[in-house]
Amino acid sequence: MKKEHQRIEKIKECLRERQPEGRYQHTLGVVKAACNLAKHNGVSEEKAKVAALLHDYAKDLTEQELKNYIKTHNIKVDQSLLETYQLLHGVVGAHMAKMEFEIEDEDVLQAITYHTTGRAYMKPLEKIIYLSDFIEENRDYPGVNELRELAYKDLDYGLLQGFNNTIHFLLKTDKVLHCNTVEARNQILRELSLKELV
Ligand code: DGI
Ligand code: FE
Ligand code: FE
Repeated sequence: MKKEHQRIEKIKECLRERQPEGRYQHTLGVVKAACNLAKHNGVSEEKAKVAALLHDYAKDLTEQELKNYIKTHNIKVDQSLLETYQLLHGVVGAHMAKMEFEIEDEDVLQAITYHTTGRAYMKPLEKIIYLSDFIEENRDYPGVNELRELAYKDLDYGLLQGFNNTIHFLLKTDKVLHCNTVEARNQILRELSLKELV
């Protein structure tokens, strides 16, 4: 327990050095939302806290820095991730979490890796981090309160709305849509319709 506390303090110190104030406040907001959602869904709050703290650990690296990191550490990424560098900070952040803070828990590493695109068959912790990123207390956009409510009612309904929001935004702004998000949305829709919930 003491060791875990020390690790959290070390992560926070590094975050304060690495992240501008606004991003650090966002990170703390994600921690709060993720711990609440974890408690609400019977998921480990400890894991939620570590994953939330580190989810944007690599977000402030430049495109070149992200690409250099991937090359140097021989990280396997598909071409479509390289095309859209905004999608690289999850996979790089997870690798840094492992190297710098000895995070070995696969649930935590996957939650960091997939927090931007989502993916089909997400585990509960992945869903929680994905949603917390959208609903943390500093977020303010049309529909955020509805999404907060939905996320607490049912993670999968929240997730579907989160995917829909992202897809809407990307369509409106003519951006390439990563296939993980489409696959994730299709899978959730199938699951919800099997349960006859939609
Ligand atoms: O890191 P945050 O800003 O807290 O949030 P995030 O990790 O969800 O990243 C959001 C950014 O990623 C935002 O600029 C939209 C972009 N994004 C998410 N999914 C896709 C995407 N961009 C493209 N082009 N394609 C996607 O599928
Ligand atoms: Fe992010
Ligand atoms: Fe974030």
